[in-house]
Amino acid sequence: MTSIDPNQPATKIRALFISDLHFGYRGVDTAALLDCLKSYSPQRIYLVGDIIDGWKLSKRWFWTAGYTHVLDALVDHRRRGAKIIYLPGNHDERVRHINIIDRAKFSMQAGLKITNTAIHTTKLGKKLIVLHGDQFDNVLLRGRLSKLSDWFFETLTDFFDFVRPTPLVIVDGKPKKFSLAKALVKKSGKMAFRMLGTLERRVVRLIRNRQLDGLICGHTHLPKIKMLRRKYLFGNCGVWMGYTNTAIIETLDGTVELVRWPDMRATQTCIPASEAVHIARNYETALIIRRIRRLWPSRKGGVEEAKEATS
Ligand SMILES: [Mn+2]
Repeated sequence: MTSIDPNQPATKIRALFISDLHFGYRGVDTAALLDCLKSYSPQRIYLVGDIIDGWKLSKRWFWTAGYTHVLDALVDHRRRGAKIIYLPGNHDERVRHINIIDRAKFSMQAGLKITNTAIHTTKLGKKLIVLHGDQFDNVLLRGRLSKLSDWFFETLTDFFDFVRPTPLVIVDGKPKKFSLAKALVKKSGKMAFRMLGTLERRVVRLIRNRQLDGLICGHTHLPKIKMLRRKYLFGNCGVWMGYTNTAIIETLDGTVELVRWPDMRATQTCIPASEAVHIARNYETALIIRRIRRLWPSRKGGVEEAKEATS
């Protein structure tokens, strides 16, 4: 764990992995996130999914000036030469379904690469697969590994970059999208432990089958760096909700580590979409916000209704 002196110039690093920003959800610590983005000068930035909380945004528009500033900071990094790779998650899964031509056009204009999985090679030559992690949800829900479904998953993801739709669970007789992060908080300790055990076994299998050295994901909101079976690196970026603000970095000498930021949350005021676009410093940021608005058009304005509970 590294502590950061705010007066230091940006530290050069090979890669920065962040996930689960959940823009659209109240409670995102954009101040800490901005501080983190300004503290580093990465060659590559991996946005490891659930960057936009489309589930929330499609119900009600919620945006703060901080979100726009974070996007601006990312665009600044890109303009300085950083490569930005965006791996959508289940909360921003609509990005996965943007058709191929539109995706290519948008990627070029916004200056980011959109893909479901990526391979990051560290300075030491280790190959790490990077993906959001909801790809494992079906297995976790079933609780058991089936060889056939594993083969199916691997074939589909390898050849078609395919991602299964978010699994549904029945709550009060109605189908609801399954959220692993929520389930892990709600389930009893033993149950959560078992689910995480299943996840790790599944991760080992994926790494081994593809002859890689590790995997970096997000999704569970539980920050982690550990070695599985003493040889496979498993990293989880965590979440930016104040109480835990974490990211994974690869330093210039090839060390992969977890970094943590203090809680810097301030009062959050919802601003209308027009203002969100207007305050953007970079035209790419404005373009991205307009795209977000098109992907998740909410009927409710949100400004007057900003008191919504964060359930
Ligand atoms: Mn997720």
